[in-house]
Amino acid sequence: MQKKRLFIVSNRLPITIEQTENGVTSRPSSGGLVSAITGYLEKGGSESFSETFWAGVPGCTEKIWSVATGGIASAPYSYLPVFVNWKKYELYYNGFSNSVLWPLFHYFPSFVDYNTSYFDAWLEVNGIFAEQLAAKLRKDDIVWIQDYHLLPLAGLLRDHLPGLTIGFFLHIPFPSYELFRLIPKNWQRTILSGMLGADLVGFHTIDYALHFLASVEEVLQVEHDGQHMWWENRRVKTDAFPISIDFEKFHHAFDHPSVDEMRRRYLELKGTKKMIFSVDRLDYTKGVANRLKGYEAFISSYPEYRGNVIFVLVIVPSRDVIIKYAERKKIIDESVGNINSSRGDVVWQPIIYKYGHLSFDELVALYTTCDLALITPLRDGMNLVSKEFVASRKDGRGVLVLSEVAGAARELTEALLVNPNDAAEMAAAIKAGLEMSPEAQRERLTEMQDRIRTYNVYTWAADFFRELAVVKDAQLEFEIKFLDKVTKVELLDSYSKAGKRLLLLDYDGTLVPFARFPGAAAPDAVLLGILRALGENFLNELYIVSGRDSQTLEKWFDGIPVGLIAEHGAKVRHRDGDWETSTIAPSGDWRSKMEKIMQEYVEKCPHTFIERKDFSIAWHYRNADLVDGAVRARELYDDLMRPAGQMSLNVLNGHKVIEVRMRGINKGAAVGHILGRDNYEFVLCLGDDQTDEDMFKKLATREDAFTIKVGNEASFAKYNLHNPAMVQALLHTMASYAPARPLR
Ligand code: GDG
Repeated sequence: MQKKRLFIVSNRLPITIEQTENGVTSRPSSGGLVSAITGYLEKGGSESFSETFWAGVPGCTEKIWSVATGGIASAPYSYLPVFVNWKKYELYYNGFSNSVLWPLFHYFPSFVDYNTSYFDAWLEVNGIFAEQLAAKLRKDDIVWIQDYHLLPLAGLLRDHLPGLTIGFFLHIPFPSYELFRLIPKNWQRTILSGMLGADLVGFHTIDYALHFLASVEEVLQVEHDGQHMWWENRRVKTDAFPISIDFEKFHHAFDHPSVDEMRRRYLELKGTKKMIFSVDRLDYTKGVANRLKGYEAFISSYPEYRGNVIFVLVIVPSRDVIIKYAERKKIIDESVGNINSSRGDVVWQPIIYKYGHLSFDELVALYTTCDLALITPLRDGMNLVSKEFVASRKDGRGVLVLSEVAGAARELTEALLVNPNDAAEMAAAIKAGLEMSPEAQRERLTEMQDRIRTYNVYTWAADFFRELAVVKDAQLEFEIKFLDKVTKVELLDSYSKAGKRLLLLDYDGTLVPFARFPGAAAPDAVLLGILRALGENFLNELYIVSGRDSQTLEKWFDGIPVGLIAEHGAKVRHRDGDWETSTIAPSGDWRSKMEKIMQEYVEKCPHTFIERKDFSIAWHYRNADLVDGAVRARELYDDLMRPAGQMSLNVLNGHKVIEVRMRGINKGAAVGHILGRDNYEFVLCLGDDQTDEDMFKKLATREDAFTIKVGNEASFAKYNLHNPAMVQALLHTMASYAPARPLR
């Protein structure tokens, strides 16, 4: 298979360029995302692509960039700088990205700054990314977009190059719909439709994926099956890909001579005291103030630890131009000062506080010196610090106390999980952790290490790409299924050449779109004209195969030369005959029992109603709220299954309808009966919902049959057509074909 080009796109390029007195210097940037992707590419991932590029803002001017590029160290990708006006970038980055999306998606709605100019600049910068990238991209390239800064980019790129393969990954949580709905509706729509421009939308956990799907359903009124949805004729998939770390790098770092030397020094300084450690970027989501409350509660609740424990707290500067971040720094400074002055004394300082960067060796030395890592974010997409701590404990010692609302808590289940707002619980967990036996520490760490070792940073990216390829292949398969021009010509050709032809047409959703109420879907003159012309053609045998009752069909198609199949096959009337009724008779009081259950749901779920027919009874929820209707439909389906089973009834989950009918009656059986009446040389069968699948299955073995599903879902039918308008157009063309010779 031909290799494709890969384009990684993130807000910043993974390189830091600085102008110093000695000229322009450059060094690769570090951080979770950069090491994840670089690690994957360096460990053989690049082999899967013909070329790899990384696009993003370089953080310097075009002039400095051109000077710097000469001396840039080699990386497993070529850099594609996206240049953005500095003022615009500020509004896009510190404005919309970090003062709207970041607080909202981390459940801090009161921190959101609803500033329209932020949104406008954000969209504009995404547009600049799209244009600069589109100039380089070819339609068969793969693009992988990273994170919340670039939420609309997939949609914008798709406008430029509809066939692109695009993956999107969100590194922060996707919030519940109740939070998401707080921002203006046009922002909601821009974000969601932008993300759906991707073929695969990845999150750290299934919860985030489900939140996203719920918002898509509410805001865009698009249905999903728990993972997939249809958007602009593409099947988009969501899934969870928990990001990880380079396990071996952290694990082996334990033995680096410089790490070892530092650790010895720290151990000496710590003496017999227990040591707690944490490191975070300065951010209100990291829960540092709450952590300090938990630590204070620990010292006051367990006085035996006074003088016998120290907490090494490292905060790494970040985004401090944003007011909320500067405020946070002040809160932490004050809180540390208060605890040290009120709880400590001249010989004991409860907290050692550093505001600044650590080198990699320092970081690992601290991970491996401490007795307990205290990681308590109020929300965190994943949290790599917790995984790094676990990986670096090659000695099998140390305890992890982790917030249960960090994405990592889903995988690191052997940690002591705490609610970050519960100071008493945190205090108790710290005590339990510091007193945990060495055997228990080793056991828990080993379990977690095995998991991170197996699902590491390499598997994270490799999994994403594998899934993206599968999604794209599936899309192509579906694309082929749409009745294209070539197949349409083929269909018309066999139709025109055939002697006897059988046309089996479902009604609602196939010949006409759904109406709010069943009675409102009567055929208009145009449709009747098409059906009459087809029916009058002496080579054609035409049947309307419907779930509707016989009276309605008789009334609507009065005088049209078609056969009618009512109630999914319970009643049949051939073109020139009378109604024949199924011999399968309903038993006893089935109707009243089923109706009673359905009636409860009519009351529970507004805008739903019951349709009563001779052989079946149906609960329609097409007018109900999308989410409410789907939930109630699942519930009703379950409620009906048991009593229906006892009465030889089938429960059908149709298109916005739950229907109970006699077992043994279905459109497939009815079609089987009709096929036996003549030798048809051409069969066309059209239907849109689950009940039509029985017909498609029945015809699956006939190679000459053209089975067509109306709508975008997978089906036993050979082809798909988008909607009833396209069906009518096809039938109209067929109707215009004059018969070659009269039948004798
Ligand atoms: C976002 C999401 C998600 C930190 N200080 C120093 C240092 N670090 C390194 C850590 C770790 C990384 O930075 C921090 O990663 P986190 O995952 O903990 O947090 P965010 O920066 O908020 O990252 C997060 C992540 O994206 C990936 O998807 O997990 O939820 O918020 O690797 O080691 N490294 C060194 N010195 C420091 O002082 N050397």
